[in-house]
Amino acid sequence: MAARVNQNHQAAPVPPEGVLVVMPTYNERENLAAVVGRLRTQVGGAHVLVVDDGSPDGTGQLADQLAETDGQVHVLHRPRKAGLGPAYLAGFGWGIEHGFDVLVEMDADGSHRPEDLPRLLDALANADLVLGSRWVPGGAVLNWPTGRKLISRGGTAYARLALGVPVRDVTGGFRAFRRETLLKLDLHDVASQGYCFQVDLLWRALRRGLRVVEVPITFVEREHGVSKMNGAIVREAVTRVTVWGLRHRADQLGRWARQNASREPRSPRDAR
Ligand SMILES: Nc1nc2c(ncn2[C@@H]2O[C@H](COP(=O)(O)OP(=O)(O)OP(=O)(O)O)[C@@H](O)[C@H]2O)c(=O)[nH]1
Ligand SMILES: [Mg+2]
Repeated sequence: MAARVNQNHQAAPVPPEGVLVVMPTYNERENLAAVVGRLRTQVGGAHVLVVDDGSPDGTGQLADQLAETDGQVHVLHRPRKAGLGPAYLAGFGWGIEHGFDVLVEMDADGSHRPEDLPRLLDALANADLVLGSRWVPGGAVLNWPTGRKLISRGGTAYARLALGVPVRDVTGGFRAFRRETLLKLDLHDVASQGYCFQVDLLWRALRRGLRVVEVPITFVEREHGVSKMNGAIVREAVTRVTVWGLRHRADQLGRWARQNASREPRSPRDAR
C-alpha cells in the first residue's frame, strides 16, 4: 500500500464553482469572517459551508449574516457540539446532495491558509485525495510550542508505524476530496469524532487503493479563540489507531499463513 501518483494521467482541474469548502465551527466568532473573506478572494468561484454546532459565542448567527450578503456562503446549524467528525460528515452529505464535485476540509481558526488552497486543488487533478501536509519538505508550522509539535509528530509517527502507511501528515485537517472518493469510503459507518476522523478517512482511502498525494502547507497557530483539542480526543485517536493497526497486522498474518499453507505439499507423494 502506498501513497501514489499516476504521473501519466493528468485530468483537467475542477472548475472552482464545483468546489465546496466545509468549515466546522465551534466558538470561532473572532476568526470566521476573516477566514471566509480570504477564502472567497483566493478561490473566487468556490462555495463555503459553515457547519456550526450551536456555538454559544454566536458564530452561527455571524455565519448567517455572511450568508445573507454572499450567495456562495451557506450554513448548516446543528443543535449541539458533537465533534469534528460528525460535523464533517453532515457537511459532506450536504455537499454531495447539492452536486459539488470537490469537497474541502478546512479549519475556521486561521490555521489553514486559504492561500494554500489553489495548490491543493491543482494537485487533485492527479489524485483522489490531496492532503495539506505540515511534515513534507516545504511544509511548515508557525508559532507552535515545541510540546505541540512533538504531540503532532509523535501521533503521525505512531499511526505510520501501526498502520504501515507512507504518509507524513496523517492527522492534518486541510484536505481536498473528489466527490467520488467520498462515495467510495463508506462514510455511513465512520464513528471517529475528534481529529482521529482524519486518520480514519485517510486509512479508508489507502485501503481502497485510492491515489493520495501530500502537498506542503504552512500551518499557523490560531491567534484568537481556544483550541478544542483535549485528552479525550487524543485518547480516542490512540485507541482507534491501535485497534486498526492490530486488525491490519492480523489480516497480514492470516494472508501470509494462507499463502504458505497453499504452497506446502499435502502428502509425501505430492512433494515428489
Ligand atoms: N462543528 C464543530 N466544529 C468543531 C468542533 N470541534 C472543533 N471544531 C472546529 O474544528 C476546527 C478545528 O478545531 P480546533 O479547535 O482548531 O482544534 P484543532 O485544530 O484540532 O486543534 P489546534 O491545533 O489546537 O487548533 C475549528 O474550526 C473548530 O471551531 C465540534 O465539535 N463541532
Ligand atoms: Mg486549530
